[in-house]
Order: sequence, then C-alpha cells, then structure tokens
Amino acid sequence: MGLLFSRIFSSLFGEREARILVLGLDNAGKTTILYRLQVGEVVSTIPTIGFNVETVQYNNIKFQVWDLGGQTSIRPYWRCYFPNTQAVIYVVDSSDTERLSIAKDEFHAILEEEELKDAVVLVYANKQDLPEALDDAAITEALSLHKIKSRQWAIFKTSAIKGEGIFEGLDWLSNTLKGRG
Ligand SMILES: Nc1nc2c(ncn2[C@@H]2O[C@H](COP(=O)(O)OP(=O)(O)OP(=O)(O)O)[C@@H](O)[C@H]2O)c(=O)[nH]1
Ligand SMILES: [Mg+2]
Repeated sequence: MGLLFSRIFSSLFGEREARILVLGLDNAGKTTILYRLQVGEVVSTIPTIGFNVETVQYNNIKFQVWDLGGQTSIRPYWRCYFPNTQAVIYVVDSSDTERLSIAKDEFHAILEEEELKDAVVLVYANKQDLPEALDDAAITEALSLHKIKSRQWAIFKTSAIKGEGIFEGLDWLSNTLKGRG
C-alpha cells in the first residue's frame, strides 16, 4: 500500500520540470554556479559567448538550467530565451560595487519583460568569500528588491567557489515552484 501510494505520488508530482534562466553581468559567477549545481565542483570557466544548458534533478524537480553570457554585447540576446521560463536566477558579484547600478538596471529591465511576468526571481549575492563583498541586505538595497511588486522573490548569499548558499536558494526555488501547483 505504501509503495503503491508512493508510486502514485511520484507519478503525480515527481516528473515536474522547470525551465530556469541564469542571468547577470559578465563575471558574476553564473557558469561557476551552473556547474556547482550540476557536478558539485568548481569548474574553471571562460567568459560565456552564447549559453550553457544543463539538467539538474533536485527535490523532485527536473530543472533545465540555461546559463547565458553576460557581456554587454550579448545581453540583448537574453530575450530570445525568455518564453516559457518559470524562474530567473539573477547572479550578482557582490564585490563589484562599481557595476552594481548597471546590475540593478539590467535586473529591473528583466522584471519589466512581459514574457517573464510570471517567473519567480531568486537573487544570488555571489562571491561572499571575498572580503570586500557586500552582504545580502546591502545587495537588496542596491538592487531595490523591495520595489518588486506581485512577484515571489528571495535573495541568498552565495559563494560558488566555496559551494555555499547555492542549494539553499534552490530549496527556496523548488518549494516556491511546487507551491504554485
Ligand atoms: N572569489 C570568488 N570567485 C568566483 C565566485 N564565483 C565565480 N567566481 C569567479 O569569477 C570568475 C567569473 O566566473 P564565471 O562563472 O565564468 O562568470 P559568468 O557570470 O559566467 O561570466 P560570463 O559568462 O562572462 O557572463 C571566474 O574566475 C570564477 O572563478 C565566488 O563565489 N567567489
Ligand atoms: Mg558564463
């Protein structure tokens, strides 16, 4: 009985899939995060021209994770990937204080996109291992996260290099997506 129940349960809820976009300025750590999620290790990266895509099975959700290049000249192509996206992971280099206002502008431009209006937003305040990194409260302020209306969002402090915070964020994401039925 228990086995039957768990089979029915997993057939109802186990095959859930979610398409996730990982966005943020160049050098934020997006590709490092993608491979932390996928292989659980630090992989040496080069700047992404185009995209990387990997599948990550976590908490009964099959995440299809799209990691897009963040250089200025590549950002206009992000929109090609917007349709059918359930969540955006926005990665910020918390030590790159000079470019925080650009990171904020790009972030709010994403929020205004019609095709992403139903996507939940997870912000990673990355590179927390660096001494000059701003914490999550400061990044919340710098990105004006509290201005977000009618959308579920969260921010987590992460260090992709140390492997900290990333799965905590993914826990939030999977619970939030499951809660949406
Ligand atoms: N100290 C520190 N360095 C990090 C962290 N995450 C990524 N990096 C480093 O930051 C650099 C850029 O990382 P990538 O993952 O390639 O950055 P990206 O966001 O994919 O950049 P683009 O592909 O150009 O958009 C690499 O040298 C990484 O090793 C982190 O948490 N801490
Ligand atoms: Mg990259």
